[in-house]
Amino acid sequence: MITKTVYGDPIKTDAVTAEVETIPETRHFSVKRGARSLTFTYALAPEDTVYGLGEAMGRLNKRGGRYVSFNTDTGEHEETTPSLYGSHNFLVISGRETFGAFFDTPARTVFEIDWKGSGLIRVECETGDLSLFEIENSTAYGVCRELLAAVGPCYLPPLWAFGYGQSRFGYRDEADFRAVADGYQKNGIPLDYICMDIDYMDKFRDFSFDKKGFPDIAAFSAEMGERGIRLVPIVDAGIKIEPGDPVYEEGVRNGYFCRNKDGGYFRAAVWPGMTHFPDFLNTSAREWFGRQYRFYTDAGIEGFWNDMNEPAIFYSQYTKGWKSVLWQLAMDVLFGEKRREQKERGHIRDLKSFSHNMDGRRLRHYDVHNLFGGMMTRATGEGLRKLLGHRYMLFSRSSYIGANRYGGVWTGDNTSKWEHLMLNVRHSQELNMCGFLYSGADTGGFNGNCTRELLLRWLAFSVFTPLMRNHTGKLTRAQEAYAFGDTEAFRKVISLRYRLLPYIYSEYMKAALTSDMYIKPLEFVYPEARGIEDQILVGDSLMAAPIVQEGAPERQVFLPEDMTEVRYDGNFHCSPAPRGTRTVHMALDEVVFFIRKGKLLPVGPEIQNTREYDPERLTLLGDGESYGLYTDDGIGFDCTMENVRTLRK
Ligand code: MIG
Repeated sequence: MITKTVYGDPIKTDAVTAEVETIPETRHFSVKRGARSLTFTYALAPEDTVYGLGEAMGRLNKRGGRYVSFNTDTGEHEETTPSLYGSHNFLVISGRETFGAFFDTPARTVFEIDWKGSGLIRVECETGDLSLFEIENSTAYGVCRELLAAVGPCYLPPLWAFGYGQSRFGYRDEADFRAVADGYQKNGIPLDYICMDIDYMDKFRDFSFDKKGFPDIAAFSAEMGERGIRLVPIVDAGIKIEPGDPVYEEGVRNGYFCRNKDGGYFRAAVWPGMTHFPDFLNTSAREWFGRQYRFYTDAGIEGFWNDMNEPAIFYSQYTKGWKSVLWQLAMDVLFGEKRREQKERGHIRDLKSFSHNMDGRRLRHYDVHNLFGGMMTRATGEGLRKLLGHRYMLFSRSSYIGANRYGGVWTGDNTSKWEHLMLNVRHSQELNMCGFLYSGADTGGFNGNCTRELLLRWLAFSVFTPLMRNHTGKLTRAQEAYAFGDTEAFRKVISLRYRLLPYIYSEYMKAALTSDMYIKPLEFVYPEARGIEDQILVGDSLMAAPIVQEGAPERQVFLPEDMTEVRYDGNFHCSPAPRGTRTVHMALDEVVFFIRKGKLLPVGPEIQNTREYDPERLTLLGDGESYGLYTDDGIGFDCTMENVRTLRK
């Protein structure tokens, strides 16, 4: 059961789409009013587990942490970083009482969860205008499913978005993209798409191609298309101030940009230099922005990633020009932490200085900050739906609950280190809890130099995440699967993704269509697995147990019941795995996973591309009796549970 309690004058976030009964007072929290803020408190029992918060640092059990919902471009995040790119104000308390709470406010919100051993959950909502949704259910899993049902149907990607993709900040021109396609295809490693980072643009302008690098983008996209490879360009939030540019001119003429206190348009420097921010909270501006994607769809492009939409700001009209940026960099190096705090404050000044016109209601950006990226996803999703009339690929860096109806997310600039592989394992579970089924991290890591071992282990995990994309930064070593010498191991691991495609696609679509999670913590189904964060359930049949430690040839795996162990080394080898804890050895070119008792897993033959996927050529692994296979044409909107047919062993 889900109910809502209203405080002050909440912003219409459109996160929850279901009709929900309103009750006068919260059932679980005590509420204290501050000058502007509202603080909610709940006394935890010692045995309580607290899940949630989507894209946040910390353990799966959020106890002991302090987290701040305030979407931030956190270039290099570490264990104690309070804010990441997305804000997902959803908690699940499981223990003495089991319930969920979604604090639906786009304003800065601080979560202290048994912080410094207080024994309390303390949630401070900065504006005091919010809807608090509370969910009663007997299990944590049940609570999440109710939230997913309330926020509405999850984004449905096309089949090809479940393929493997390559990306790099630095690919410049057609030759670079051809080289990547060649690198994969020569080595027999499957590939479905290559992401285009900002260097494809002319002067970093959205909706433009650098003419030198891409003289005829429609022809180039067709050429790649023939090879089975899609182009997936990045789109940044800011529109370059460029008189004469039709997108800029139209935005200015119609008032589609965020405004300053003096009524002019706010100016912030990002990659293109000075830009204006589209007012994604405004319906007309959203529709206008969505229409611009026609520039790409006309060239046969159907997949996108939206970046810099926290929004990220390098400097603003208030915090001066390049010189000051260089100076600031020098100061960062000299004064470290202290300097960082000052910069934070400068940044906050920017975010307080511009406003939105939310369909007639003037709102200070700072107070609705966390909604900006999610509304960009919505603008793009709604636009593409109209332009294409079929499914599109879309994932965003910044997000808010509800944006999962329009697209997925990737988790931003991680680092090529083992802790961030584990962070990816955790985020895959936590993002699913709040509805972002289509998600993934930069496989191999964005910052820093990846090693052969780390990339292989990371790929061996990413085969299970719906978004499986290798991406890295500009100055890092080459990170493509063919860039580490002997490619055979990479070919094997990435091929597994394609052999699992019948299962992954089917499980994703069924989960999305029934408000279920695609990836969930093991303990959501097996309470005796409490505290195990590095083994996850992927769909209904499969348990993954990735190696996330450097140099580890094996790991301990806990089996809450008898399962089937599947060792993939280019072929599937099944053996019974009895209940209990076992040591599982995994060579670098192998992936070991498990099939739950009484379940089946459909796998296909080796293929090089999702367009070769043939649901008639399947083998069923496991000891179950039947499996409900979801299939469709992979692209249209005709997606219902009627597309599920029962396969029997
Ligand atoms: O300021 O477009 O997270 O994936 O490669 C950095 C360049 C901007 C940040 C994204 C990253 C992307 C990069 N972008």
